[in-house]
Amino acid sequence: MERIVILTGAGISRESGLDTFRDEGGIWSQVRLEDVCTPEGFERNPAMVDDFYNHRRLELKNVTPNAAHSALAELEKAYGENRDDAFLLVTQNIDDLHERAGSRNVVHMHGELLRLRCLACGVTPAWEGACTRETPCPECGQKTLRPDVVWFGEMPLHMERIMQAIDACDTFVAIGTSATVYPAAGFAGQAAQHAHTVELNLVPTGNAQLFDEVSYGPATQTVPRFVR
Ligand code: BJW
Repeated sequence: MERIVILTGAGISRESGLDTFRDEGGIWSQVRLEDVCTPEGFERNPAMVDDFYNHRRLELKNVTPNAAHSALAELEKAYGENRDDAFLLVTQNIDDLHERAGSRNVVHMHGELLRLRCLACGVTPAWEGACTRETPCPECGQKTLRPDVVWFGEMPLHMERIMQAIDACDTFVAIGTSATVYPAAGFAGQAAQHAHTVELNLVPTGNAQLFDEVSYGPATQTVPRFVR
C-alpha cells in the first residue's frame, strides 16, 4: 500500500484571503510575535492575545477553501477506503479550510483557531463568539480559557502520530510553508532519507535541496497539477 504524508503551511490558505506569517505584509509585520505567540505574551497581556485571535476567527468566517484545498481532499479520496493508514494531511495551519474542502484525515499540529483550551481542566471546547477573560469554561466554570493553539516554546500536537507516518511514508509533500519553524521544518529531511519528496511553494525555501521534485507558483495552480 502506497503511503503519503502532506505537510501544509500558511501559503496554501493565502489565495483564500488569509495572510501568511513571513511574506511581505504578513502577520509578523502587523504584530509582534513575542506579544501574541508566546506563553509569556499571553501572561503579560491576555486581552491583546484574545483580540488577535478573535480578529482572525472573524476573518476565517469570511473566507472559503480554494482549489488547492479541494485538490488535497480529492487526493485523499483517491487513496481509497484504507486511507487512514495511507494518507495523512499534517497542517501547521489553525484554520479549518482543509476540513471545509472535504479532507478528513487531518492533524493540526499547531492547534485550531475555532477551539479554546481550558487551563484548569484541559477541555478544548468549540469557540462560540468572542473569547475574553470573562468567558467561563463550559466544563468547570473557571475563567481560564486560552486559544487552543501552539505558541513558540510549546510542544506541537500529535507528534507521535506524525513521526510514525513520516517514517512509514513513500511520498512526502510540503506545500506553502517557509520551512523556518521546527519541528515541521525538519520533516522533509527525515522523509528524504527513504521517501520521494516534493516541494510545492510560491518560491524555493531553505529546504529546497531536500526535494526530489519541485514546482513553484501559486498553490491553486501547483497543487491541482500535482494531484491530477
Ligand atoms: C505560498 C503562497 C501561495 C505564500 N501559494 N505558497 C533555534 C533552532 C531551531 C529551533 C528553535 C530555535 N529556537 C527556537 C526553536 C523552536 C521554535 C522554532 O522553530 N523557532 C524558529 C523560528 C527558529 N519552535 C517551537 O517553539 C515549536 N515548539 C517546539 O519546538 O517544541 C519543542 C520540541 C522539541 C522536539 C520535538 C518537538 C517539539 C512550536 C512552534 C509553534 C509555531 N506556532 C505558530 C503560530 C500558531 C498559532 C497561530 O497561527 O497564531 O505557527 S508560528 C507560525 O509559523 C504558525 C505557522 O504554523 C508556523 C509556520 O509558518 P508557515 O506556515 O511556514 O508560514 P510562513 O509565512 O512562514 O510561510 C509561508 C510560505 O508560503 C512561504 O514560503 C511563501 O513563499 C509561501 N506562499 N503564498 C503557495 N499563494
